[in-house]
Formats: sequence, C-alpha cells, structure tokens
Amino acid sequence: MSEVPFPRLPDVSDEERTARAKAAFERLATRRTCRAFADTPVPREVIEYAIRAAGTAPSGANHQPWHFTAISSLEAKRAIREAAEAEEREFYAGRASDEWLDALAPLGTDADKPFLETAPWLIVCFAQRKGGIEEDGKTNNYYVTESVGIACGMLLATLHEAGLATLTHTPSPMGFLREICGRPPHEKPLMIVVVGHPAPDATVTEHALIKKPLEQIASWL
Ligand code: IYR
Repeated sequence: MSEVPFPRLPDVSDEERTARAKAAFERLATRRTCRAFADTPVPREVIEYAIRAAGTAPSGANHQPWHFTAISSLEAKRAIREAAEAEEREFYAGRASDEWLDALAPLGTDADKPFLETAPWLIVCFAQRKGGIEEDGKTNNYYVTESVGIACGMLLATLHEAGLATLTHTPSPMGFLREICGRPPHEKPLMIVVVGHPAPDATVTEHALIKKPLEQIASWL
C-alpha cells in the first residue's frame, strides 16, 4: 500500500470557513427541480465536467460503481420519452397506490414528459451491481446505491453551479433504459438527470419551496 500526503485544504480562518459554508448553502438552496425546459443547446464540455465531478464521489472500496450515458441525439431522446411515457401512463392509471398519487398531487406531475425530448441533455445514471474498478462484470461492488446516490448529488450540484436547470426523473420501471443505452444486465438504471435551461415560462410549485428547518433535520449530541 503506497501513500501520498493528504491534499492541502484552503488555509482560512474559522470566520472565513463559516462564510464559505454559508455561501455554498445559499447557492445550493436556489436549486429548484425544473419541469419545463427550453431547447437551447448546452455544450458537451459542461456535461463532461459534471460527469467528471460525479466520478470523484466516494464509493464502496473505491469501485466507482457508476456509469453515465449522456444523450443529446433527438432520436434517442424520443425513444426514451416514448418508453417512459408508456410506463408513466400505467403508473398514473393504477399501478401507483392512491396514497402515492395523493403524495404526488401537490407536484402536479402527470404521464406527459415532453422535457425528455426538449431538454438538450439526458444523463442516464446506472449503478453497477458488479464489476470492481476493472469493470469485469463479476467482482462484487459494495454500497452501490449509496455510492451512486452521492455521485448523482455531486452531478446535480455541479450542473447547478454551471447555471443549469436539472430534473431527476425516475420512470418506473426503467429497465428499458438499459436497452436504449446498450448497457449490460448487471447495470441498474437509477435515474435520468434531465439538464438544460428552463423554459421562459417555467414555474415551480409552492410545495417545492417548503424545506424542513435545521431544527427538524438535525440533532446534536
Ligand atoms: N415517476 C413518476 C412519478 C413521480 C414519483 C415521485 I416519488 C416524484 O417525486 C415525482 C414523480 C413521474 O415522473 O411522473
């Protein structure tokens, strides 16, 4: 086992540290899920950096059990939209429980997903159930969902920093994404991150603005 020194961190006062934490919180707190996208293009390089950022996430045994398929071709976006809407129609027409549909009501979502075609980029995020660093498809991976969840969070944060709108879309079931993206059976699609500029008339529901306060989400011992 060879080691290198821990990388240098910014040498700032606690006051400056607090200011940086507050600034980061305030920037991230302005992220809103977007459900109406403009068709304005976004350079591939932005997506490349966001995926690179996601790829630096911590992961079980550093196996990096993720794969991101970035899609800008209209043909592939259309195929995803068609398959997702077919699943969503069944979901809204009865596959989902009444309790689930009630919980979704304040979001105003339905089976129509035009953004899957309008937005310039769809990033399909896959979790590799097996493979290790070598991606041999056999070696065990660990804490896969946790690792890919963290990577997706870093992907979203980077895209937000780049001034872009995002939506995490989870059609259910989403096995069709594996076929469209040409991924192997041991990879499980986790979510589609829809990326682009918001449509000029995009809105957010007031429900989305309700955030639990610190006192509720944290306790201190
Ligand atoms: N996948 C469906 C339903 C949906 C489920 C949850 I939980 C949400 O937070 C939002 C939507 C859809 O995309 O419409």
